[in-house]
Amino acid sequence: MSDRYTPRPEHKFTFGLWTVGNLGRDPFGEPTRPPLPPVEAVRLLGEVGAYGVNFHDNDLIPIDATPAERDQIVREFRGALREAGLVVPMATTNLFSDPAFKDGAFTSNDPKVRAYALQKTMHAIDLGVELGAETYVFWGGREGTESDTNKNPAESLKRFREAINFLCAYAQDQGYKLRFALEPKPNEPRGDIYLATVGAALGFIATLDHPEMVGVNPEVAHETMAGLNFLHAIAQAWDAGKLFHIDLNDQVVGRYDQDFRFGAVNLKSAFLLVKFLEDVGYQGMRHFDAHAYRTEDYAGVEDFARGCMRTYLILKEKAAQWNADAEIQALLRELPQDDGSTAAAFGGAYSAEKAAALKAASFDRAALGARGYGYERLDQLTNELLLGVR
Ligand code: DIG
Ligand code: MN
Ligand code: MN
Repeated sequence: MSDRYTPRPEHKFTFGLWTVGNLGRDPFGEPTRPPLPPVEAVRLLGEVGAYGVNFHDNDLIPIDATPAERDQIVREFRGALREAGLVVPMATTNLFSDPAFKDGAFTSNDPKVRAYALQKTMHAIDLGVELGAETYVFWGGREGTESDTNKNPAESLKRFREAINFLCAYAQDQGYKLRFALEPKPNEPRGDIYLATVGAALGFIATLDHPEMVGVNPEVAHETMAGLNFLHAIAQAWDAGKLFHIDLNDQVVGRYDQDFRFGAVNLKSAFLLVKFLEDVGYQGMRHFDAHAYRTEDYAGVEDFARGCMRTYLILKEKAAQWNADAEIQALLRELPQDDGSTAAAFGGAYSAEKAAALKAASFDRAALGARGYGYERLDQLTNELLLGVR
């Protein structure tokens, strides 16, 4: 069934191998789905209309594969990509599954683990670039603590910075056209994870040797887990020119990382996010870092993948409708507008004259406090548009 919500390559919808390949394992239950080999995942994503596929090194290459096995897997994977017409926009490293990383990777107290994490990441960067990736994500799933008695957090950040600086220099030394994207998360699997939010990551990037190479890969579920407004986080990343990638999914506040299908929980937040991305002209990937319910078989996994993309396209259409809605736009025009009087006097660059004029200005505080802003009507019209009655 093809309609105007059928995904096309220009929509840049991508999924990780680990998303459609999620086996349904959770802390209290075994897998409910059989393994999905990477070439099968690529075929599935091609069938549902995705643009690209991403991977952790070990989603594709087993951690103990020989070089010959690695090359064979890469050859087969390339063939599947060609047949399905998919590309690899992003790659990342699994620095969280192997027990070696149980105390962290770049921030482990064991210097040999930190060195091994760098080695593993360099090989994973080589693999990602070999398959076409231009964005490299760092999700520090194990970079944290259960108790801060065993590690000085400032020392941990220093170790993290040394690792990222080293890897930026490595990528430059190799001549790779690559941008790094840090992915924040507040907790899980560690009790607390360093660089817990987009804001923390943006502050950290400013301390790096090559900050121009490094941005963020915010995930809906991760800021939401922390009870934060994801749209505000995205807006700050965008304002800083650091929205290099995005992980779309959905999440109930205050729960474990649910990685639900995009729009599965809070359609209004998803609508405002899509509207922002489309209004500002975000040109990056729309990556769904999510997975199907544990209850599903692979037909259900296809429903999940299609649902992520269809919801994005439906909300994109709703955003265009909101931008064209005469009553909504009239309400926006009734909001306090700058008639130029204040801008001329106080806007733009500071001057002593402007400061003096502003200090001397008189404001009718009562009138400022008395006016209504019309937000209830605006929000109700938005709801009615989303509910399909306008
Ligand atoms: C989890 O949210 C993380 C890992 O799946 C991966 O490292 C990253 C890439 O999107 N997201
Ligand atoms: Mn997640
Ligand atoms: Mn993610």
